[in-house]
Formats: sequence, C-alpha cells, structure tokens
Amino acid sequence: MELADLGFDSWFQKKQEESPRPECGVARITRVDRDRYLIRNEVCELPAEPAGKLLFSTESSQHLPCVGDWVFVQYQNDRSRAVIHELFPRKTFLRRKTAGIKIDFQMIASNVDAAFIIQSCDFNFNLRRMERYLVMAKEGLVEPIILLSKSDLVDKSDLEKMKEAIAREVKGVRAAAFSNTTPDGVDTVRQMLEQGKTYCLLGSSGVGKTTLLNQLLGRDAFETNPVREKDGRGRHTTAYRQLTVLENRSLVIDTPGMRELGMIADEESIDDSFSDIFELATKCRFNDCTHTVEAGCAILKAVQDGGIDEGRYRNYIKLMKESAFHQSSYAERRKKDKQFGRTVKAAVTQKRKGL
Ligand SMILES: Nc1nc2c(ncn2[C@@H]2O[C@H](COP(=O)(O)OP(=O)(O)OP(=O)(O)O)[C@@H](O)[C@H]2O)c(=O)[nH]1
Ligand SMILES: [Mg+2]
Ligand SMILES: [Zn+2]
Repeated sequence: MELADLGFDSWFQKKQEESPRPECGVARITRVDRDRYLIRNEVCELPAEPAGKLLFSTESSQHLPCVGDWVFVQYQNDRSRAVIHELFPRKTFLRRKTAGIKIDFQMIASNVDAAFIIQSCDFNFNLRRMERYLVMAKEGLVEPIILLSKSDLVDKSDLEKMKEAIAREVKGVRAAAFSNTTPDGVDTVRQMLEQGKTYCLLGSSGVGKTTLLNQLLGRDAFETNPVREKDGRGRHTTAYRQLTVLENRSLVIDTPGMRELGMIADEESIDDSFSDIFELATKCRFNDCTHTVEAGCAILKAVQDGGIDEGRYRNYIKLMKESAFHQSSYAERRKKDKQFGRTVKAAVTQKRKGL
C-alpha cells in the first residue's frame, strides 16, 4: 500500500515539500481512543503517542491529532511504536463546539472528502438536525451527502415525503435512502465511494453507521447493537473514531453517535419553516392537542383545507416526535406558543380599536 492509497495527495505532498522533516516518516492517524492513537503507514498499523512538545504546546484539544490527520512520526527501535511530532495542516475538517463557557472545539475528523450525514427513516429524521450537520460540513470544507438509513422500516410514500422535504430544504446536495438489510441498499452507498478518498459517517447513535461499514467491508468487523424499541435510540456502541480501508481502496471513518440533546435544545427560536404551524397550534381546542386525531385541531383543519401542505404537516409531526426535541422543550414551546398567540391577539385587538 502506498500513502496515496491512504489519501496522501498532491496537496499534502506540497505541504511536505514546503516544510520537510527528513528525520521523520509520514503516517495517517487511523484511530483515536481518548489519548491512545493508532497510525497507518505504507506497511502497517501501529500504536503511537504524541511527543511531549506537541502535547504541551497546544492550548486547545483541537490542535492535537485527530482521526484522519497526516502526521510526522519517528519510529522507536523495533518500529512497533511511534512518536507523533507534528501535524500536517488540515485540508478539511469536521468539528463541533464543546459545551462550556469558553469557545472551544472538539475535532471529529480531518481530511475528509465527504461526510455521510445519516438519519434513520423511522425515528431519527429531523430537518433541523440535518441542517446542523450541513453547517458543520460546510464550515470544514467537507462535501455533505445526506443518507436516510433503514428505508426498510417505512413505507414508500413516507420515504418519498422525506426525500421531498430534503429537496425543499437543501439544494445541490447529494441525497439517497438505503437499507442495510439489502445488498442493493448498500450498493447505493458503495457506488459513491472513490478510491483514495476519505468518507466520514456522522449521525445519532443507532442510525446504522457501523452496520453500514460492516456491510461495505463484507464482514462483521465492528460491534453493533440493537436500538431501544420504544424510541429507536441507539446505545452508543461505537466508542472511538476509526478509519478503515475498504477493498475498493476508499477510506471510511466511523464515529460514535453524537449526543445531540444540547445541540437541539440550545436553539431557542422556533424553526422558521414551521412557524405558521406553531402559530396555528395555539388555536386548537385542547391545550394538550397532539394535532393528530383531535376534534377542533386547527392544524388538522388547515391540512384538510389545503392551507398547510400535507408533507410539511407530516414533517412537523415527525419533528415533534423526535424525542430530544419532544422531551426537552415541547412543554416550553407550547407555553411560548400560547404567549405568542396572546401577543398576536392583543396586537390585533389594538389594531381594531385603532390604538
Ligand atoms: N431495519 C434496519 N435495521 C438496521 C439498519 N441498519 C442498522 N440497523 C440496526 O440498527 C441497530 C444499530 O446499528 P449500529 O450500526 O450499531 O448503529 P450506529 O449508528 O453505529 O450506532 P452507535 O455506534 O451507537 O453510534 C443495529 O441493531 C442494526 O442491526 C437498516 O438499514 N434497517
Ligand atoms: Mg456504531
Ligand atoms: Zn391541534
């Protein structure tokens, strides 16, 4: 195997020529598990650790090696271990803000050509989350590819509606649905993979990232686990980020499912694309209307009258069902909706009275 097979292209070659380190070898970080690293070179995969100088000269963890990084290393005596001395500049990256007051970032992966943003069709579909991932990819110059997994679990018409919703929401981004349960489904993804290019699997726990990787590999190399039946949530099976070389010489980085509760809850404002529906919700007869079966539901009426597109209505219901959204902020949102409704009413009354 040559470094080019691991993704070392002319961009990195140029960087190396600009600031060579003749005393060092070049390798790629293939696994990060807390402070333990694996690297891969032309010959093999082996453990490595950062040099003290590298560790202590960085203020933020984002400057430490992450999976996908190209690094300068020195091998120790029998070449069974290596010391990482320096990182190559990152061509692209995926990172997210860490929790806390100080603005800092956690690296997810680097030098990724395309990120598969995976949501499962059954419980996980959420346009707002998708948007977050799209922003993340865009910021790091990574091409996003949207994948809907577990297409076997929903009926065709629902799947079409989700695809339409995606098409309405984002333009110019590749998107596909697939199922890990059929060879056809996996081929849909396989066809997108190019030799020497690096792909990163992103998405909530349980959407089937590792299952997809195993399918692409053709063997159960990595552990997967069933999701919780009641809400489809995963069990955070994958514990570290790892880069795997496929037979077709493309490179796939699997990641642990992200805990996104904070990611969604920190967004206070109501999604613009559903604001009209939220507004209608204040006019339902019952305070705890679920907008699915109730008499006197203003939303259902608008759907029947054609005032609200049925596809959008379904997306809204899906969004409300999405647990993180539902549990953390639904009650609050309803309260706000009511308040908002009152404000609107008051404004209208004032206007009528000519105030
Ligand atoms: N019905 C169906 N089940 C699937 C599909 N893909 C994966 N699963 C199942 O979903 C469960 C979770 O899959 P994983 O691959 O472990 O999910 P993951 O995204 O890697 O989850 P984490 O490692 O926790 O982030 C497993 O029981 C899989 O068998 C699919 O296309 N259809
Ligand atoms: Mg996994
Ligand atoms: Zn209602």
